[in-house]
Amino acid sequence: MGRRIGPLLLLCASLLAATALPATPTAAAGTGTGAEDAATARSPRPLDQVIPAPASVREKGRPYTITPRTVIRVYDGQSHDRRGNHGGGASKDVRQVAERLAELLRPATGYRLPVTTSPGRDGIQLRLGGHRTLGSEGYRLDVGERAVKLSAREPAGLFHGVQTLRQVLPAAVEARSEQPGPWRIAGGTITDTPRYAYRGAMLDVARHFFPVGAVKRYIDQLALYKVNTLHLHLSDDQGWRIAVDSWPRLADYGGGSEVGGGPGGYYTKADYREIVRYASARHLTVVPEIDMPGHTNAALASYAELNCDGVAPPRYTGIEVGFSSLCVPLERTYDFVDDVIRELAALTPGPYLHIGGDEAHATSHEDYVTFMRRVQPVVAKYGKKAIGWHQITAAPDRGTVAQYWGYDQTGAEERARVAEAARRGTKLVLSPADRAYLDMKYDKDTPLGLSWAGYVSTRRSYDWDPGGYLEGVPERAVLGVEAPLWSETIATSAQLEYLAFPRLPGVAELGWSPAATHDWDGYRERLAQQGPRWELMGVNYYRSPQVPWPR
Ligand code: TNX
Repeated sequence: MGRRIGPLLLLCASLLAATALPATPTAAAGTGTGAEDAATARSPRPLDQVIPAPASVREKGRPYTITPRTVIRVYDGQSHDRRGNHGGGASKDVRQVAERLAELLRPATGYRLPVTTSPGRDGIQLRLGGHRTLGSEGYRLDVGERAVKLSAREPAGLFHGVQTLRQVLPAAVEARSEQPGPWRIAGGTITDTPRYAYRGAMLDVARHFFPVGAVKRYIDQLALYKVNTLHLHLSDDQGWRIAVDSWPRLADYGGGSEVGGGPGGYYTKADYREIVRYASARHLTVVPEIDMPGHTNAALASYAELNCDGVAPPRYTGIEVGFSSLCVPLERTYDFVDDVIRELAALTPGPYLHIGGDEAHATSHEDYVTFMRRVQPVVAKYGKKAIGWHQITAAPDRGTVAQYWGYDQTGAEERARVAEAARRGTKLVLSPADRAYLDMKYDKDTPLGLSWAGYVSTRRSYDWDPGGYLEGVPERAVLGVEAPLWSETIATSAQLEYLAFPRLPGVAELGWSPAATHDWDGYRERLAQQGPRWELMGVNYYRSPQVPWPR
């Protein structure tokens, strides 16, 4: 998985990372003590070299240095809670964020960094509280010579603040073995809140199955960029990936195939709960998708009774789309849908359940509308909000969210229908295929990926504005953005990472940062500095020629 990093490269990367400037040939070549002095003499990384760009950064005062004596102090926000509930929940979450920070910092620094609830004026301090305008995910980071103070209204804000803290430290902090330091953070204040509430990434585990470990690995990478939603595409023509007790052949048989004829796989309910738990500990919500009424060959192959003609088709391992459909006039179809949605909703603490709805080319328009009108209330019955690919704007219920995946060749009529729904109250998640699709090739030479929406370079995936993207859509209709990664051509974490990095951070920034910070030239410099981090994390990123990587 990823690349192997030798100790020599580790040292180089840590030296390079000690500065925001591109490395000088001398520093880069230095592997001995001579170069260390140069690194020590350098000023800390500027506070604004963060992805996503923070809403406000003010550099001021002297830097803070993490030392062997640094402690991490946790305040549970008791004094800030007007209703008088202080207690377990929040403090436990704050403590969890603090522990995660400590776990991150310990290996590279080699320091103990104890987490303590005893008050004091020094150290790294995490506290719940702070100004109302921080909202549920914002945070404030104050760095002074004596202490680093991180505050937020909710644990999610503290968690995002920790991701910022990570990035204002030298890249070497990502190493899992002891590095030379110094561990300095520039003095000043960052106040930061997200532009959009929904900042997602989708992983297609249906075309190729990704085991729990691979999903966790991606979750960790997403969390670093403040992505708060993981959408899992759990079913498609090529495979069904989640155990459903009332229809066991879906996973047992329908899970046993994937593109290219590999063994496939599926998540048991325990596996799935573990993914949800792991994501939630990193402040990501999982949105499960069962794609319907098209993209259902794996289900139709598992149960003959779901087919209009009562005959199960064979399993499918190709990459064509649009040939399968649930049988809309058949009553049994709705038993199936009800059971699947009920069991999936029970596994889902988050508010959303995705019902697909794309490319239903084997379903008539009339059937499509009939089906969606009948299925959306089932999602509501089990306490969830429906999301559908934007074709669902043919028949959206109140409260249904539409995920736009059109591209520059999407017809005017289709766009107009989406815009009309948005004006009537349908919220949109934007995933334009020629911008946000991580499975599009970067250029003609990209060995992985598809190109039906054209090539999507690193710049192209960053250089658009979700606010003004779709004509006739009011800004308030945009719930956020999502970067989908379809897996027809990828089967491993290394391949996934090659397509996701460096484009994913760009989409994450569009979701988080104020439009006013948008600037390709500044962004590519910040992006370049993520390279050494990814090398230390073993992320197999694509070295896009559009980005001035340190070396
Ligand atoms: C279109 S986008 C699809 C998927 C494919 C993807 C490949 C969408 C909602 N459907 O079925 O995997 O293109 O890029």
